Amino acid sequence: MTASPSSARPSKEDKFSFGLWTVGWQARDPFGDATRPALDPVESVHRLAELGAYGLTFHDDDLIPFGSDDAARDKQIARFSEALAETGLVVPMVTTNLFTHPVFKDGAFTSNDRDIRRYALRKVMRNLDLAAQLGAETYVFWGGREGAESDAAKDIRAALDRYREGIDLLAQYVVDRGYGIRFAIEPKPNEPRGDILLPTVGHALAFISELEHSEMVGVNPEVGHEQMAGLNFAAGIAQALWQGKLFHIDLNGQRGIKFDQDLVFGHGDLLNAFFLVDLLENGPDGGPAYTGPRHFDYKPARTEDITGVWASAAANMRTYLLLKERAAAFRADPDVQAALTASRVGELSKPTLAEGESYADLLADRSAYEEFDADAAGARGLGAVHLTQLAVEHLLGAR
Ligand SMILES: [Mn+2]
Repeated sequence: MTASPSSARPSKEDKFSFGLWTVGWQARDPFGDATRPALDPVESVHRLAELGAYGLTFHDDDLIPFGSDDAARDKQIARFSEALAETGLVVPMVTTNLFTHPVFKDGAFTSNDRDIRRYALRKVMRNLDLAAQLGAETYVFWGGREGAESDAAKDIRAALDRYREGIDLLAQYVVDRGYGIRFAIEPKPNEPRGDILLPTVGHALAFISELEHSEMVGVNPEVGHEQMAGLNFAAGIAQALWQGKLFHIDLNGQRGIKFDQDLVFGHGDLLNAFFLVDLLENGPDGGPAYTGPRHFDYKPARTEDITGVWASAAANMRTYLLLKERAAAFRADPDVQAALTASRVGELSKPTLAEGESYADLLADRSAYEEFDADAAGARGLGAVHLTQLAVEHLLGAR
């Protein structure tokens, strides 16, 4: 059986969303100038709606240029809202730019300078009002400047105190205002800072457990950010799901431990992307493990013109849908089911002790130790390579 070319086309039901800063990136990098003209957010709304997206997200400064006066701000919000109403696009997530302006060069919530910390909190509160006005359900915190290049110039424990103080204050603000918004922290190991606080999903989850309103704070993991640290993204997402903390997700591509590439989803570690989509769509029980937006946080390559920008946006969604199709075929294949059984994958869901069994019962069970044949058990093969090859063959359309 060979898969035929897929006719999969994105629709609003797929819940694909894009950051304004993704398609709108003018491709300025540390070594070169912009290669593309600025894009009007209103045009992005229309083009992404035509391509089949359901949502748009933004940093405050993506929509309203930093330093705009109130009249210009109101006018831009009105134009944007009108485009949303015309297209039916929603704004599921909003975030704050706390990294571009020089004022944030040593951080926002964790700047050594207290005045800057107070300014950062005000900038977020102002944008939280807009997020609530636009119906956003998630507010992301990516602390790109919350870090250091110098171990001497940053007291990490004090910085974490201030980070917690900032998130606690903002959570209280959301509660008091009655906004239906949850927070999602986005980890990243480095870039732009030499080292960033909360560098991985695990660090962020541990930090969240220390927060006053920890129940309303989860994570927004990004494919490339974990892979920059050599970590397995699908495994990190599984832990976030296990802890009930996958509030949002940033999909893109990354090829190994290097600078943040922000490639199209699937254009990096395709096999891990396959297992990620399988996890999100088919969960442990055959149903979706995550029902939130499938948000693309990528950058159209600097080599592309505006035609290439829209082609890359479409590529993200098409790749996701293709992987979803392949994952469904993988799950439906009787050979895969047999291989899963042979590898005892399902057996891991069975508790190690029987219901009501105590450690005293375990101690009394001679078959568990005294009569257990460790050599025989150690000789059994797992069959993991065969199982993985079946996945690869489905991914390649060979089954
Ligand atoms: Mn991101």
